[in-house]
Amino acid sequence: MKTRITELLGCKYPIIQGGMAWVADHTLASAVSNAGGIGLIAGGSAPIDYLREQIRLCKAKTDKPFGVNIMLMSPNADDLAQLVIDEKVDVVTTGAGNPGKYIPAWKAAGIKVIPVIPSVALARRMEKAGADAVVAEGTESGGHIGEITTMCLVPQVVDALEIPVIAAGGIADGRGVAASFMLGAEGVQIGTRFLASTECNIHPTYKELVVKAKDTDSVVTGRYTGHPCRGVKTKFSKKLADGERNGTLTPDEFEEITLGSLRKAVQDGNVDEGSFLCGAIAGMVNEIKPCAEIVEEITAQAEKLLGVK
Ligand code: TUI
Repeated sequence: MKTRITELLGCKYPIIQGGMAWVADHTLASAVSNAGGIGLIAGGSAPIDYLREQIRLCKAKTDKPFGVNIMLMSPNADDLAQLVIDEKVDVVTTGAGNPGKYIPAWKAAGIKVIPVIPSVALARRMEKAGADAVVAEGTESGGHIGEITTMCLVPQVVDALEIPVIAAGGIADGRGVAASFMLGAEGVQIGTRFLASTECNIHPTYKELVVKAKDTDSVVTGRYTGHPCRGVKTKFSKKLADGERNGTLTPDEFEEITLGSLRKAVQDGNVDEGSFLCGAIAGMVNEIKPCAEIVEEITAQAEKLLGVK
C-alpha cells in the first residue's frame, strides 16, 4: 500500500478522510490521522477563529500529518487560504471551485495541495497550476457532486495526468480501495464510512440515517440550481426533489429553504429541515466503529485483495 500518496503525505495508508462541511472537526481528523490515514478539518462552514482553534486542537491530539479542506464557494475562502499558511497545515484539499489563484502561495509555504475535481479538464488545469495530486471525485460521492461516475472518471484522470490520483465516491471498504487501485488511483478519499465512526461528532439521528440507509436511499437534489447535492432520502429531500421535478419550487426558493440545512442536520438532527448529506455507498455502512478499526479493516481487506501483504 506504499504509493506516491503515502510518500507525498508521510502517512502509513493512502486513505484520506473526506473534508465534509460542518462534519469534519478536529476530533474526526485527529482520529483518522492517528489511524494512519490523513484526517481533514472542514473549512468554509465556520468562522476563522473557530477553524484556527480546530487546527490547534488537532495538533494537540496527533503528531501525524493532517489537512484542511477549503470549500471554495465559502465567503471566507480567502481568509481560510491564508489561515492554513499561518498555521503551517500539512495538506490542503479544495472543493466546489478552482483553487488556482491560491496554489502559488500554498506551494511557497510548503503545503501539499490536492484539489478535488469532477472532470478531466479541471484535473489538467490543476496539474498545470502546480497541484501535488488530485482527488477525482465521482458522482457517487455525498454532498456537492459532478456528473461522472468514479469508475469512468478515475482512469481518465489517471491517463491525463502525471501527478498521483486519489479516487473518491462510492468507496467504503477494501474492495473499493482495491478497485480504485486497479483503475490507476494511488489513494482513496473516504467520507461516508467515517460519518458512522465513533469519533464523528454529528447528531446521533444523522448517524442512524446513514447506518439504516439501504442501496436506494440516497438522492441527488438541486441539479437545476447548478449545485447538485447527494444526501439521504428523507421527507425533506423528497420535498426538494418533487419541487424541482414539478416546478413547484423555483431555484431561488430551493436555495432559500436549503440555506443552513446542512447545519440543521449535523447539529440538530432536524429531519424536517435538515440535509443529511451522504454518498451512494451509505447502504453498505451498517455499523458505527472507531476510525482506527475502520482504517485497519479497510486496509487489511485491500492488501489481501491486492496481494501486497
Ligand atoms: O465540494 C465537494 N463537496 C461538498 S461541498 C459541500 S458544502 C456546499 N454548500 C452549499 C452549496 C454547495 C456545497 C458539500 N459537499 N466536493 C468536491 C467537489 N468539487 N465536487 C465538485 C467540485 C467542483 C465543481 C466545480 C470542483 C471544481 C469546480 O470547478 C468549477 C470551476 O470553477 O471551474
